[in-house]
Amino acid sequence: MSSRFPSTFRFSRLARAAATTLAVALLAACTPPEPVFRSTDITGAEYGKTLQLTDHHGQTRTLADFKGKVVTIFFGYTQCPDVCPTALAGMSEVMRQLGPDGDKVQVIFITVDPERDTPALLAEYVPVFDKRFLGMYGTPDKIAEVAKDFRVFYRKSGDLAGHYTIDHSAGTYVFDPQGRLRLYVKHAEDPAVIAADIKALLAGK
Ligand SMILES: [Cu+2]
Repeated sequence: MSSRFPSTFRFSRLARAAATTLAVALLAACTPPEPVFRSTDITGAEYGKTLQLTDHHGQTRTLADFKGKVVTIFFGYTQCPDVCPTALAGMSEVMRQLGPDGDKVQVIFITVDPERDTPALLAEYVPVFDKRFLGMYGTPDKIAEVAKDFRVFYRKSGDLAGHYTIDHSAGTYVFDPQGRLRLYVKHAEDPAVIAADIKALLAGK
């Protein structure tokens, strides 16, 4: 057969060689691009869907209230000696780096110490880092429910007549302006990294 169709045979070999060259070129073009986010992309996560708490002004809040803004959520407590102040100071630096874009970001601090963190205490503590930040509280049951939904762990340690600390998860969750949970930021992340990721979300990434 092939001897009767030598030109076709030659053509098909040429075509195959061309196809191979094309495939190699396409492979080169398909080298994974730089990831858009430096934080952990958790888009599509099946948790962190519900939040109904009271902010430090006494207003009931849900995630839907912040549509159109990037929302960051951190769980902690005002008497925390190090982790929480570090996280909040980091977020205030993020806001400084964002400049005017900071107005499109809502930083939320949810107390895991509802027995000691009164609304008044949260109202005093949280805005120190940035007056736009919101502290949130609820009953111990409500906080436990929200923390569970966000897969956040917390536990009292050294419970002596109120003199206790609380071990707690220290990552930050980030929602995009459409209210979808998108990123998990590890504790003590570089504020420049967080600011860049927030900018990407604000740009519709
Ligand atoms: Cu803490």
